[in-house]
Amino acid sequence: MIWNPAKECMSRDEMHALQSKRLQKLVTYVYHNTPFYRNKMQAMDLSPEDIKSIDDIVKLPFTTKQDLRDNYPYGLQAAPLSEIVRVHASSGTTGNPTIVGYTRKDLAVWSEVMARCLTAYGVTRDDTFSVSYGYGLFTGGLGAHYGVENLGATVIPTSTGNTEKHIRLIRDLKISGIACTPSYALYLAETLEKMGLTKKDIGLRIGAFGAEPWTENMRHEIEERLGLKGYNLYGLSEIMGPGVSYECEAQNGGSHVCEDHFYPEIINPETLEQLPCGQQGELVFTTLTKEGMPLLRYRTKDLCSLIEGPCSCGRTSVRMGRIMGRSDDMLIIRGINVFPSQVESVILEMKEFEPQYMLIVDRVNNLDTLQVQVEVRRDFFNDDIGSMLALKKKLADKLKSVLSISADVKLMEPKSIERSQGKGKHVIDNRILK
Ligand code: DLL
Repeated sequence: MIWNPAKECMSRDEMHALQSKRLQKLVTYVYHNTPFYRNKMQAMDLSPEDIKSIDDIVKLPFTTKQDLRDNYPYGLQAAPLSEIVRVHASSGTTGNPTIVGYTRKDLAVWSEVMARCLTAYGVTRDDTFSVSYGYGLFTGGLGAHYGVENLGATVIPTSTGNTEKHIRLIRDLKISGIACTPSYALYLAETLEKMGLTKKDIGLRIGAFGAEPWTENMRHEIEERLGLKGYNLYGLSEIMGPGVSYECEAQNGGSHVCEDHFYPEIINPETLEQLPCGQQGELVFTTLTKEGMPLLRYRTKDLCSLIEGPCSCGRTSVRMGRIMGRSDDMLIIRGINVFPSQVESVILEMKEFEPQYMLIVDRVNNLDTLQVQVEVRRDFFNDDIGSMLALKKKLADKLKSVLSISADVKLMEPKSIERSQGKGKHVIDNRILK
């Protein structure tokens, strides 16, 4: 089934014409409503009339996460607050999160693209679907939720946590589909087994997995242990949230991009030149129809390639390959964005510690773990277990409030962490994506 054949199966010429028309409209809109873009375009001696087709996109300026932070909170918002009906936020490095405002029309587009994804996975009105992404400022929960409702399936807003209760609900309410991170899916499988149940006791058939990198091996393991078919779901808050691209039932190497709304490009992150289809580089998106916070050429930092050509499912849209990594140092731990610099800023604020630390990321029992090793200053380091435990807890609490996930703090003796001659290495990521 295809949710919106008129858009998902357009001929390439029709898509080119639609994207060109929408880009022209967008550029005029941001020029008149976002001083940030007007200033950038004026500095480049560029006016909206210079953009005649989607191919002219290369003339336009890029946007980065730093631009969003520098213009915190609403600097890149094009619509007035009176038109904004919802706000989401994504975690930031040293303080400012990225704020994204949505107009009523933006939310309609979002639930439309999410309905396209779910339909591509095979979800129908007869399904009961559990949304186990976090509800709140994170876009995962509410983004998927409204897509399920739009499609007409029954949504169970389970969010995260209380996994045993969740499994009982899956069994008792005959939940057939689930949206969550791949690591949570594995944790769910483990809990199921711990409860003495098997995949035969539940009736899951479809999983919508994303928000963090995952591999084919992980897919096989999840499918095997939960008895469902797992599909990739990609998105990012700055562009919309989940629903930017999705795998179809053909699963032939990529995820269909909703390119009538989000125009993808791949660039060389060093030279910023656009790269042809098939080459790996940094993924860049332009929001062709967004009203709240439209973005021109937003650099996602995600590394992947684009795939053109017909798909056996009948959709004609460009597909994006798996995300192979990120061009910056952002870690995704249990689906939450964590920057080493956030940890650094907490440590540097506390007089008890040397600015020497290491983040050890691992995957234990299919769940991501974060250990923060930090050197205690000599004058604070002692044999009194009580005071050392209190110090450990103090740091753990501060990290939790900044990172929104718990970290295991390991206090290290002075001078025990290896010094670096060149660039400091602060992360050891032992997660081997099998
Ligand atoms: O993670 C939105 C989302 C929610 C997507 C639920 C899918 C499902 P952010 O928190 O802004 O938004 O994080 C966006 O997560 O730039 C990628 O690096 C990574 N990411 C998201 N989906 C995938 C995926 C949401 N399917 C960042 N595969 C992105 C690999 C993904 N990485």
